[in-house]
Amino acid sequence: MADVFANPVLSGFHPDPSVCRVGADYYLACSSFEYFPGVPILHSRDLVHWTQLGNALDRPAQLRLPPGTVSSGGIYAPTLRHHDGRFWLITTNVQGDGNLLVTATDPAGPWSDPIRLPGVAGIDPDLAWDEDGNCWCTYAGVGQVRIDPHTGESFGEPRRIWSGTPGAKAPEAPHLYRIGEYWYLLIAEGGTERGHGVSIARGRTPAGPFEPCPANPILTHRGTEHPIQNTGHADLVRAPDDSWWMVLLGVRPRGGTPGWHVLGRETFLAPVSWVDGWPVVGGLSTAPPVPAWPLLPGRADPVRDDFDLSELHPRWISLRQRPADLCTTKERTGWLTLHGGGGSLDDLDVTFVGRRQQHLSCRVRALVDPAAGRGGLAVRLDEHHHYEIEVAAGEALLISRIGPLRSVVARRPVPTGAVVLRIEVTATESVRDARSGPDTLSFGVEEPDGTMATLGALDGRYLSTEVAGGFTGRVIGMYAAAGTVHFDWFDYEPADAGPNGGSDE
Ligand code: 6LW
Repeated sequence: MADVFANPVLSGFHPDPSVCRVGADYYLACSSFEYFPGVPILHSRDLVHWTQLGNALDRPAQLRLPPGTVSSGGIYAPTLRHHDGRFWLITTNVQGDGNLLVTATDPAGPWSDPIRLPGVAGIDPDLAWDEDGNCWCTYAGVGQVRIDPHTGESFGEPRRIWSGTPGAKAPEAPHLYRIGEYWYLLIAEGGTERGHGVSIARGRTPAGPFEPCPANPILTHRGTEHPIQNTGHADLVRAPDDSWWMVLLGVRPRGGTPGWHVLGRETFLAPVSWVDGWPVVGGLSTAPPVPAWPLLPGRADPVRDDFDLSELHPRWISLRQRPADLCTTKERTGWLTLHGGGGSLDDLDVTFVGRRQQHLSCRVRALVDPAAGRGGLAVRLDEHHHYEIEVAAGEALLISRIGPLRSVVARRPVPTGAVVLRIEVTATESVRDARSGPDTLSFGVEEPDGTMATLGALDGRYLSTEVAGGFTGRVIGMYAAAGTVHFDWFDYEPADAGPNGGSDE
């Protein structure tokens, strides 16, 4: 385990984390909603520094997100476990397929085709095996049914096994563990917003009955000044040294009231101790000397994608699907070529390739050749909330879409041929008044001397979850709205080194 660390341990839109350990290696999965490929799989040796291995659902046969899949639809919370020599991942495609289970011997993949689970009725499915080899699937509500994880068959009638704390809403995100003489049932309740919290109960059998912990909620930041809010949806893991840890989701609101979070729900880490057979969760406050708050000075190295490889890095995600004929590095060597379908980022299936914004302040640059097409760089929350700088036929446009309002904020002639587009995201450092937004996004075209000819600077609050709603977070990337657009390279440069020295998936 790392001696000191800062939160989040996995920044950017990585909600609903589920973690398991095999020997000295930790593996984590999180939800991915309308994005394809789905369910990122990450690896760590210390629960603090994570590297993405791949995505569990990276084939259309595994992940069918029909064109009508709304933003924040699709893939909800997963559970990742290791049992009987293989990895098991269960999740919910709320777009019709329902609950599905995939397995792999190598967490980097390939993962199997999905097994459907028609007998599992809710979201947030969990897997736990008892000493007789029975597999218990527990889900939001909190309901439970025994299943055959090889076939998806369920046995007997589903049962409600706990309703959480009386009066608390949305008992969800259940995880069941056999620890010592008890079966522990961990849940989230209060809703995934500011009222979010983690509660636990224990029983003598996997089916209960369960007695609630007298100290519930064992974790919540509701009603506090803590800079990390919405804490909930947790998973427990025991380290090789027998210490216990909890991964959970949280948000980092900034600006004035009500506080605006733009990176989505991120993954945080907290220590856990045991007192009288109940877990006690340590503080999420950052440990010196690496404060996650305020932002660290200096800059981490830019992460450059040159698109020189035949396959894209698993960090790149698209909307619902990624047809090879619309998105390829094989058409122009060393370039990513996108073919647009004559639309815009207002469309559910625009050709888009993006990566999670993982830092509160960052800079993105890309060399773009619009050829005979129309496209550029975008910061997207959903199809109704996005800002983009678009080039076509010798002109650059700054476009803003906020709810029903779409506008061309600015336009500027640019040389024909390839140009470097730039987005600079600057977090609000101090709240001057209650109406301050969380950050400012500047868009421009780079001049030959490297300076930026700015088209405009936009308020980031309109690309926050508090405005747009939903379960995701900002994704910054490249798109083709019409025709063919080529991208030679894409730089993502954190302006803060990130909570743990630039940890980047
Ligand atoms: C997830 C549920 C939740 O399935 O939001 O945070 C849903 N809580 O547990 C989508 O993330």
